[in-house]
Amino acid sequence: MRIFSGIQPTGAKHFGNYSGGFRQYVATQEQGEAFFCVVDLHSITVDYKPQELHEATLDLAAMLFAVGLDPRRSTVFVQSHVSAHAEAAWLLGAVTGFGELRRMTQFKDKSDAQEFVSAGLFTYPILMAGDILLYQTDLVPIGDDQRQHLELARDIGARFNARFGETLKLPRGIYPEAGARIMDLQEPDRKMSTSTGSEMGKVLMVDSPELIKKKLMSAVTDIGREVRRAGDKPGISNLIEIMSVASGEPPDAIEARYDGSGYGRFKADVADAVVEVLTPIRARYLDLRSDPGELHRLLAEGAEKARAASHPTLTSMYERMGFTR
Ligand code: AQP
Repeated sequence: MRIFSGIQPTGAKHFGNYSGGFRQYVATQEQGEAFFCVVDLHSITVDYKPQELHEATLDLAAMLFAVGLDPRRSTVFVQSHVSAHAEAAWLLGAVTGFGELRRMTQFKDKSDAQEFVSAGLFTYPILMAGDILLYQTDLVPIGDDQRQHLELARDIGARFNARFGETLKLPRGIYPEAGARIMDLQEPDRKMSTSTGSEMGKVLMVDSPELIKKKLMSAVTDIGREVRRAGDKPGISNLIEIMSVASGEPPDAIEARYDGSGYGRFKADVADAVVEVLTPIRARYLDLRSDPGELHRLLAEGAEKARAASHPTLTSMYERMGFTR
């Protein structure tokens, strides 16, 4: 069983990334041969600073090991170190429809926020499809916001197979039962996001315990005092999901436990649970980040394994498409 997921080195990672990304990666690495990729080529599709990309790539690599990815079990690597990704994206462009890309809601949302809309922002889902399909992936652990891109990756793979012969495995997404879409703490009707929302709206993986508590205690809640999920209670519903992710307790059990207790105690407990999860990760992260030489070594090892694993698929793609080799 092959597992693949990618994560962008843009800005500081937040609790939404932990919920939809990091913790699922750690859980799935037990299930088979896992590849986790720092997708730096994706990061240049919006305005960015080269020096920050460099540092953010190492930050994210350190975070992937800090959350518990084991380099002996999982292949952790940087996308630009494996040129097959850029090549696959170009080849798959031949079987991706302009209309399909135009329907991507993330493109609509992100392009609205950009002064300069790059062609790369538009074609980004083809690169993502290549990332996944190159590894003959069975499972893709992701958050709900990537659902549409994964469906497109499957469509692109199916079209390639229909046009050039059976070459690419069509992967399945896996989404967490609770916490597939963590919402912004200050604006709970939009997702917690790197590029949007205020600082107080997101708990960062590297926040101090004091700051985590401050952010969660000042999270926007709703009228009333019942701790239960409901359409008209987006703030409390989000905190229940966060509590579930941090404690492992199902949302129903959390509602039952806080029945009649009011928001104050609940928020303080959510903060404690999040601090408990993130504190050891932060300590390991700081430790790993202080040794860039070791990070570079681990990433070089990962890139070599990823090159070997992706090479057969890329070669078949070229051959089936009629290129001379
Ligand atoms: N709010 C979220 N809830 C659950 N999962 C989430 N993910 C992202 N936000 C949430 C999941 O995290 C993984 C990595 O996402 P990414 O590579 O897109 O990283 P990012 O750019 O830092 O994530 P953002 O916050 O989504 O950035 P914006 O909004 O700026 O594009 C993915 O599996 C994703 O589903």
